[in-house]
Amino acid sequence: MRWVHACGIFGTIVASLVYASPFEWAPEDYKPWSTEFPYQRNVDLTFQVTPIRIPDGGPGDPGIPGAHYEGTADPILMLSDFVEFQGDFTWYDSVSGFPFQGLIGIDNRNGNLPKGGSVVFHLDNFPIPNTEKKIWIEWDFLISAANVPISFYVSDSNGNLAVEQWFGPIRTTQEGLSRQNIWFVLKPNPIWEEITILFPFVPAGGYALIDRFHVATECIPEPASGLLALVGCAGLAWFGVRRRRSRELLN
Ligand SMILES: [Ca+2]
Repeated sequence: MRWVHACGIFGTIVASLVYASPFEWAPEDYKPWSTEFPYQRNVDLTFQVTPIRIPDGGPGDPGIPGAHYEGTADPILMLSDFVEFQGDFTWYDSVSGFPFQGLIGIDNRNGNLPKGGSVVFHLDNFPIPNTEKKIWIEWDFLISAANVPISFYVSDSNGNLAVEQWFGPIRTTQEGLSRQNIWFVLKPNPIWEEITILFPFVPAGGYALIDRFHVATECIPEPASGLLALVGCAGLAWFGVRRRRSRELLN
């Protein structure tokens, strides 16, 4: 049973958002995974614009700026997603010496001191507790030396860390980017999860940059369609209230 069947209107919205960017390594080919493309949540970030949302940026552009949303549950859940930078993390339209467009991270080639920082990707879920959450990530990055440390982890609204995790081998794309797939399992399904990539030490003269971050999630077993429709509609109402409230706060 696909989420898209839950409610006719969701299906219509989803059809208008479909954007064909599958993973190079699809989750179902590598790790335990139940749903089919485009999955429940499927967020592809290439960073053509800064992913940091400006709270009063105006109506009509929900979700993470510049994100390609493809998942069947995204039209509802995207409203409260966000990305946050900490420390020296920065968005770059491009960086000298590389052909890539839209990067986030730390370019410290002109610096005299080490830098550090992190990015947090916050994704929301349907509040269905008796299930398991699986997360699949494919990310493209560039680091100036193999010994620039990277810390990659997921945390959730229950205060839990992943119960299972797998870090795939780092391979090199034709364009010269490092590419890796990562899989996490959270139990029970949280209200939200946050994926953090930390570059704690980028030495002077070095860099650590992310060109693309693509994440899919699924909540298993998938909720029965009747329950989902109920939760989905309640969720919509709830988000409606939340959005109205936040607009009132801004005014
Ligand atoms: Ca990019």
